[in-house]
Amino acid sequence: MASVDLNQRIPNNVGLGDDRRLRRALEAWQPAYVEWWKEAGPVGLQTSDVYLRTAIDVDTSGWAHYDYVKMPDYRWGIFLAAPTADRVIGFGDRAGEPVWQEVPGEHRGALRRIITVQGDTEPASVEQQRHLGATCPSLYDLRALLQVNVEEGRHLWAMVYLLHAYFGRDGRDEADALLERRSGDADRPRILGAFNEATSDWLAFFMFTYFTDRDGKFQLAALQESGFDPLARTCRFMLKEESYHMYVGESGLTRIVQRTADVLRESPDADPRSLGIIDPETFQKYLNFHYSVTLDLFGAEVSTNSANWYSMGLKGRYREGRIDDDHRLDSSTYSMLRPAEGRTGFETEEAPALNVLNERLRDDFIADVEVGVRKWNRILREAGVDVELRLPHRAFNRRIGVFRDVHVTPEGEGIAEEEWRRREGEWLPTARDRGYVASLMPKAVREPGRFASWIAPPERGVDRNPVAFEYVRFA
Ligand code: BYC
Ligand code: FE
Ligand code: FE
Repeated sequence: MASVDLNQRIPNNVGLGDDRRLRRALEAWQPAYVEWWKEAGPVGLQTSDVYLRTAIDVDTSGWAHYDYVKMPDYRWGIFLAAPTADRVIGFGDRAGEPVWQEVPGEHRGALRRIITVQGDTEPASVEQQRHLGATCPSLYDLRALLQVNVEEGRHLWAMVYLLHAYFGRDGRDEADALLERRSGDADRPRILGAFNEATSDWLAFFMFTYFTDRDGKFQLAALQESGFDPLARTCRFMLKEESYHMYVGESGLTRIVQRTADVLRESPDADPRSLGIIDPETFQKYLNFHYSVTLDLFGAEVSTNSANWYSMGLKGRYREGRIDDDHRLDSSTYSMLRPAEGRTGFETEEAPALNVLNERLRDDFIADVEVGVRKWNRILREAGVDVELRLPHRAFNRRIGVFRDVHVTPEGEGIAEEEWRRREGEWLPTARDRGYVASLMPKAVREPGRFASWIAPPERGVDRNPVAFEYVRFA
């Protein structure tokens, strides 16, 4: 593997210095990217100095290097994890054959589609979060937001590299289009549903990084199994960054719950909304929303796309190598829930395993998110707060797949559409709920070490600095 070349305009470990055509193409895309960043990225912070981590190498010592940087000058690089010697395709019809270093002609369209969809989510999330700097609960949290944003920008670079390096003219066109779509735009929206929703406040941001970035974790983990080795290696490195994004979500929500629990312990009989905290009901409603919208991101339960991609060796299962089966799935089954015939209740179906890979990945995701909910309930219980947070039923509020036409309560009880319309606001954030959350965050908290009323401080700062460090210097 080429070593990391930091002297290039585009830091990289893919040997760009020796590939003039590719380097030229990426250097031509770079100004458009920076334009996009300035136009659609974090508002009002482009000239501030932010204490950011920059990847400068892919091994354990080198990839987390911290310093103050103005975001438009961030060194977005192209990094692939080290190759695995003699790697073979781990699943599908070609299992056991050597992995591909070039795109097989017959898989070109499918791979381009997967990479484009993955790439599209990265800038979308930056666009969704662009106004949050104006209401940050602390400098520590503002830094975390901007760190996530620049790394999502790097993830876009990762996909654009693949498009430019392996897909010729079509790839370059897709790379251009990635900078032209905009989250929530009526004419040119981002590709997947959740990436067109607004992330308008910090509770939504922490929910997004907890749930939606975790879709990223599972999708990248499935792509890390790919027989197309450059994609696998790119995703392997992206997953390191992804774990920080989920940490931001997990620790942010934990600090919110902690603050709520501490305040309610002192004032158990007060109206929680008079106490300057996020009340448990509002937390639950946001959770219901972000969880259900993220479940949709896994695609339909029964999917020929995912079956084909598996058989082709392009997209595997979560931790494919640890699963003890034939890795071909032409005769096994997997159980999935679906609405019962006649529309009341649910039934379990033993479906051909190959057809329900999206559902399987969704199940892996659900098991992962349950961990946080248990932790938050423990915090509430220890403070004597008598509420239990819950993940809603998987059929709740779905737009994609077999549950899209049914209406169910968070407990999974089927209800008529009319009742859903009447009661939706009991379960999902209303304009009033969002207004309340926004009222807690009237403006940015910018003094080092100070935190908004609705969130507990973290236990420690970043890169061995104190919590009260000046993580952002405004200019
Ligand atoms: N919204 O068989 P189906 C991340 C489309 S997050 C709108 O159901 P399939 C990140 C689908 O495209 C990870 N459309 O699904 C997180 C298809 O359209 P075509 C992102 C949707 O194809 C936070 C049709 O419906 N990465 O990295 O098996 C911050 C029927 O498809 C939706 C990936 O998703 C939806 N929710 O699977 C930053 C990995 N769901 O092709 C970043 C790459 C489905 O008929 N993508 N559709 O026109 C994939 O693997 C698949 O495209 C999906 C869908 C899993 C998304
Ligand atoms: Fe990402
Ligand atoms: Fe992420």
